[in-house]
Amino acid sequence: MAERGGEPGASALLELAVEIAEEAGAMLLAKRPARPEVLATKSSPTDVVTALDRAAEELIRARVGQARPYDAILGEEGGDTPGEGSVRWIVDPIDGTVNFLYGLPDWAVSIGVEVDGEIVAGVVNNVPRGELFTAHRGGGAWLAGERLRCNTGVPLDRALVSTGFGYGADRRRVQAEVLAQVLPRVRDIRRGGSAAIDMCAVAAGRVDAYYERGPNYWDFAAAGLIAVEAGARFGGLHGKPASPGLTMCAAPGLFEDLHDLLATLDPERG
Ligand code: LIP
Repeated sequence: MAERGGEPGASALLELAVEIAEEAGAMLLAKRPARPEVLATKSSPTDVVTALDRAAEELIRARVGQARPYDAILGEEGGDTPGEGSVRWIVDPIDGTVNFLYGLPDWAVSIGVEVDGEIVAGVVNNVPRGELFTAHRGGGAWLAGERLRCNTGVPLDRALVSTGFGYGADRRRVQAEVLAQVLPRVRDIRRGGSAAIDMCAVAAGRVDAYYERGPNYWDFAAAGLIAVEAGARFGGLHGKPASPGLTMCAAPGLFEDLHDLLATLDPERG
């Protein structure tokens, strides 16, 4: 029953988000051709959009509209659609689009749900691996019925750190300069190609920390909640919230150590 902006419960919103993310994932898996066609590019010739990015977002928008017609939606492909009331859906139909294009096994349908501007529910559906990460505020982070906890007590020089890179040459040059200073200070680096999956990896203890300059709100809306509900800190530099300026997450302690290193490197200059 759709109420006009009524205060829905976070777990009910999560249930709907999971249902929709699973349907979108199943469609993508069924319809992905051997070599998806690039339909368009965005910020650079390597920042690609496929027909299935758009089709998945259209499916998600349609399902949200059927279930909750008064809600707002912000999607990577379709932009910001205003609604009435307190709920807004934050959608990345395929996070890790280049991985999807090449057939690499880390791309995800990411859906976060805001109430009054705060993310209260999130699902990251890593479709090729069949891994559905979920969280609702205060309800913990979950994968396959197991509660997720991030790694704690990891010093910076023993930390496995994931990161990513933008699509523009100038920004990538600066990101390489920052990486050159980070790499000798940590255990090792991983570059998976999906911010949402990288942050779920922090939540699951598969990496110890994540940082990146560039991810958009739809890349981190759901996964940031999942990381926080798994005990991680999530934010940007100098107390700022996560943003395309810089997004990072790690357990308390390691978050501050990594933050203090990054702060000396001015990662937002590029
Ligand atoms: C991706 C991000 C990833 C970043 C990639 C790309 P997309 O989002 O999730 O962290 O390193 O360059 O931006 O474009 O696949 O939705």
